[in-house]
Amino acid sequence: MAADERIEPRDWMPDAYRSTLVRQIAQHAHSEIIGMQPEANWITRAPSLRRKAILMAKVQDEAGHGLYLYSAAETLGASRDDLLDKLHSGRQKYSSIFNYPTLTWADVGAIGWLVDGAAITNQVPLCRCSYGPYARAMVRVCKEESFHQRQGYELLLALSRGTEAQHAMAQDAVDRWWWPSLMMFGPPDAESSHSEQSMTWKIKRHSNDELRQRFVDICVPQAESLGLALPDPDLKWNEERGQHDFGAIDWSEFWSVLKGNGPCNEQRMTQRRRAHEEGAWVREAAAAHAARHSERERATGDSERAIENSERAAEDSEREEATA
Ligand code: FAQ
Repeated sequence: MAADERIEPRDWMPDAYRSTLVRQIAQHAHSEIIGMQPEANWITRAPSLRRKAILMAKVQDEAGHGLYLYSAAETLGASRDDLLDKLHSGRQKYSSIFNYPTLTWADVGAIGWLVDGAAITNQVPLCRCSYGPYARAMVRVCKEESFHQRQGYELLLALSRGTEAQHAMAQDAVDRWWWPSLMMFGPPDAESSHSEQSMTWKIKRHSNDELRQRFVDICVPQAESLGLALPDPDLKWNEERGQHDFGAIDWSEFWSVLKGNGPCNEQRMTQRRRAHEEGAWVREAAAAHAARHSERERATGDSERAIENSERAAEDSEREEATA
């Protein structure tokens, strides 16, 4: 780690390093798949075919991110079934942000701009995480998140420049998503139980507060270009720090959402458990297909090897005869 080399699955690692990674990667994976729900809510009501196609692709990407991340956790010896079981029984978390409702079409834009924007700010440094499979998964995830962020920005821009009602809808969405997006970065550094150890292990490269500040500084000029206001009267440029000052975050809301009392916690978990149960036949069919496929491959491999062996034997005896 001191040499900044990557740790790979077969390398020795302390148990606590492994369990910290499984905790963070699993939480991240759960967030990706639960995060499909708020936006999927608008697929059937997208205002045009173009918007519907874009939104479907985006929601599908999030499922893909879940897959990369569950696979990364598996390289640490975790079982996917066990991780899902922990999610469904409330023993593992997913991001607080996905416990808020998507009330209007503009929320799809606000999620893309702010939630995916916050996700990128947090995940770009994770591309340099000390654990190889997680870092490599993040490279692809970030490329896709960058597209998501742009589609959200473009959607909000169209609404902001639209009718008065559309502009108001965009502003209302930003008003509701701004503060929960700042909470995505986790508790303040002083209350972050894992940051110090995770930074020593180079799992996290920056603290929660550092990344939150970076995100605010990125968003301010973008909000200006969008023609939308950020709902914080204390937000202002601090010449001395070279960063923006911003208002106090309501951490009691954050901890309450984590305890299960957010506006949509129950709905998200019910839907997730139902999707899992209803998808059981797909998993069974996929497993049966994979088993048949590998059996066929083995059989083909066996017969190919048998042909190769007999060809080699024939060549050997020809050579022997020639020598004789
Ligand atoms: N929500 O000591 P720390 C996405 C928990 S992006 C819920 O600071 P840590 C893309 C934390 O687990 C969203 N819980 O923890 C998308 C710990 O509890 P524990 C997902 C939170 O791990 C976009 C306790 O508080 N991104 O899905 C949250 O060092 C649009 C103390 O906190 C990632 O997961 C929270 N916001 O730092 C998808 C990124 N924050 O485990 C669909 C990877 C903290 O002891 C649509 N993760 N907690 O019971 C990370 O970078 C870190 O895990 C942090 C938290 C920064 C989230």
